[in-house]
Amino acid sequence: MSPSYQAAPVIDEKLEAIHAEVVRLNPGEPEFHEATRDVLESLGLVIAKHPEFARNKIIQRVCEPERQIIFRVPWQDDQGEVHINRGYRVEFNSALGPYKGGLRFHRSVNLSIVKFLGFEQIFKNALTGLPIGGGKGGSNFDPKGRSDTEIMRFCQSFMTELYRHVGEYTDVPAGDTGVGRREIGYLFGQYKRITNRYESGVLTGKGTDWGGALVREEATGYGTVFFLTEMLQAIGDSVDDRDCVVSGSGNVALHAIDKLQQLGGRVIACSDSDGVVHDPKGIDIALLRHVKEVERLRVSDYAQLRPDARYLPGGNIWSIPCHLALPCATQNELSGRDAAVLIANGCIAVAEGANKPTTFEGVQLFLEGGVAFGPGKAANAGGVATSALEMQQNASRDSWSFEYTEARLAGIMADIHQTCLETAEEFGAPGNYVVGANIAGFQRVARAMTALGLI
Ligand code: NDP
Ligand code: 2IT
Repeated sequence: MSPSYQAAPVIDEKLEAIHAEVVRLNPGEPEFHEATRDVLESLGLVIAKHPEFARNKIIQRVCEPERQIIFRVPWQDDQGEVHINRGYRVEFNSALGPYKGGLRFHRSVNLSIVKFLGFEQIFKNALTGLPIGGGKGGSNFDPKGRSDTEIMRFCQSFMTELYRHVGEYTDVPAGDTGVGRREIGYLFGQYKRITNRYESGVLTGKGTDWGGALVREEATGYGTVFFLTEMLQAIGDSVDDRDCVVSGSGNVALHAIDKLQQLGGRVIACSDSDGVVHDPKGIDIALLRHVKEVERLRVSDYAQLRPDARYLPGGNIWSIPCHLALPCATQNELSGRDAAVLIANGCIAVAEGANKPTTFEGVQLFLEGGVAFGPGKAANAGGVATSALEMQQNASRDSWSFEYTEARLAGIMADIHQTCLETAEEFGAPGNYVVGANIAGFQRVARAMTALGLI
């Protein structure tokens, strides 16, 4: 069966004006402008069908964060030198539940990036069907090369301000780039110390022996592959025996690789920000995890331990021919040119494990080229969905088995896929998961915002 994907409709005139106002009100924030434009482009028909959304100015309201917190984070390194970083928490929308979304520690973090991620998070969280609003935070702190004690002191200083703004019914952060279980531990420890409360539900992604849920660590990567398998099933295909390329080698990438291999896929390449490893015999996931998670080293170190692998410093991972491509590193890492190369090399499906890794031009080429394209806000929603399952376990002081939790995750991803597919069909863009995800996520938030009155 040949798929009939359709490109996104051109942006509606009224929405164009709303977007122009968003750009005017938020100068110098290109990532936020792009993220809002991407969603608004899909909403023309929704507004036509629901005049009450326009009357209540839902789109203008959804583009304005409920609250934005920016703070100073002073800390001392191991030599006693003082450093100052900037901390952010953007509490974007709480119509469906407490603000929920990760914290990113990376030198590139700024308000535009936090707002783009927070905006995406609103619709992603809505798509899960679980009671979570949208938020995001982080810092321009660069964790690279920092010792354990430096990371701890930074996290403690960060939480010394953040604790005033979070809480299990208010705002529940988790990990993202540069923030994993170790950082969540230091953040939780400081929250507990300041508040004198063992409030497990204030953070997710905790260690499993102190309130964390099984499968949360694996959930984003696993969920992305579950979404991919659903897209493939819809076109009569599967992961089995397919060549796969996964960018990045962090939390999302490692678990995506693991699940692809469990399902019979051949993962032949991964990367970090320094280079690409091409391993035609298939990535040795146990070795890669050891190098990355235990030794905290680079993919170049992995390549040295694998005689058949080739390390390409500064290489472009998308030039390696594959059937299935999973961008799992960072935003704008897959350009229009990369998309053209992937299509020419026979790529049939792309699932975004990262948040907005494919540029606007790349997305258009995939849609026009008949490639099954799963946008991040749908494909990588398994991470935050499992965070919501962690909150559920914390609230009931219970913990579920790995098998049960993974089955819940798989069910949620299948439901998100179905919702996107049906919504795209209903709004005249069959097979277009971008339109399906944007409209389905937006409608759920818009209905709740309408019901809650002008707040
Ligand atoms: P990690 O910090 O664990 O890993 C990030 C990985 O991406 C590292 O391998 C990093 O390499 C690599 N990377 C970063 N920038 C680049 C670049 N410019 N080129 C190539 N590689 C790069 O983060 P996560 O795996 O948690 O997050 C990855 C993406 O997934 C992000 O977009 C995040 O927002 C998204 N995401 C994460 C979720 C989660 O649960 N953690 C949930 C949903 C989405 P290096 O070490 O060189 O920096
Ligand atoms: O982008 C994301 O969805 C995340 N970083 C996970 C957020 C969460 O609250 O688990």
